[in-house]
Amino acid sequence: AVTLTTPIALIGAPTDVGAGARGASMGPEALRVAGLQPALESHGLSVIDRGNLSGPPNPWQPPQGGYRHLDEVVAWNRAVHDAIHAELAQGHLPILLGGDHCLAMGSISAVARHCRAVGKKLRVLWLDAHADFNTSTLTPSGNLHGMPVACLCGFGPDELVYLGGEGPALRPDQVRQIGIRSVDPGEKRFVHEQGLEVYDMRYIDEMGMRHTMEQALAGLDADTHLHVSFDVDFLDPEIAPGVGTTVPGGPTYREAQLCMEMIADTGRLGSLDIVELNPALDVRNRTALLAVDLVESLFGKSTLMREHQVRRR
Ligand code: 4U7
Ligand code: MN
Ligand code: MN
Ligand code: MN
Repeated sequence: AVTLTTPIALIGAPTDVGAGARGASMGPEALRVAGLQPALESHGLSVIDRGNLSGPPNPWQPPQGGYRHLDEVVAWNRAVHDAIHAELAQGHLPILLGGDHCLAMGSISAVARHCRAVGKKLRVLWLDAHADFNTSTLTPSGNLHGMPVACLCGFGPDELVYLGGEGPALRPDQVRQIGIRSVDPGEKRFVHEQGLEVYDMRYIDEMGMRHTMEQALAGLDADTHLHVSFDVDFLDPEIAPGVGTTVPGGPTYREAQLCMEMIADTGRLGSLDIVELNPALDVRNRTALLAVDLVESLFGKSTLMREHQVRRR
């Protein structure tokens, strides 16, 4: 659980090797320029910036055997895994600054390994326009940022499935996907077959963000570590243009804030990815500034004091 005494560690992973567009490699610096550290500190949190990890450059090659840049993706994810695991072992709350979403394989495999070691349950909230559940045979692109959930659940190449040692990092029933509105045809069948719990945009439209988050957060207890994987393309492109894979019809500013506020209220947040921000496609860093604003809500920024809020139920 987040308390004002849990130090937060920022870890940059400046790469776009898993993506279909260049530019997410500039994400970590854009988030720093947008003031992520001082924003969190303004709420009394203690924040350490570990700087950036390093890894191979983006060779910009076509897919081989269904994957683009598999070796490079493995190298970056090993670095991410080790860095995130080291922070968790010290009792810190790591925030991965991506980078593209393939890096969630490194971060979440580290979180799963840590949870196994300390006997905690793990719940992953996947905030994204996409399900990221492709495999080498289903993918239309070969881009590994479209495959992290599948790899984490055991469907992928051994080098990625076994990043954290032992078996796959996750069972599909540990994942809740929110904001989904673009799933490829083969991926759609596989999501259904594996029984992923997906709160797509139609569900949010019909039921509202409040009910959606109540469902997605149901069953968390004091022994649960909550990991949030925040793909910035979750947000509607009208408010968040700085991503490589925009899909119209995403959550509004207020829906996204409510999503973050309700996660904060659980007190269970243990780790976070902020990925897929692409400053090359942004307008005066506004998507980075919005991401920082939302992350403040995720860490408990609220309009009023909790005890002053009108009771909601
Ligand atoms: B992201 C895609 F085909 N599904 O696999 C694919 F539409 O991390 C996009 O969610 C994946 O941004 C998007 O290439 C990955 C495509
Ligand atoms: Mn994604
Ligand atoms: Mn996405
Ligand atoms: Mn993307």
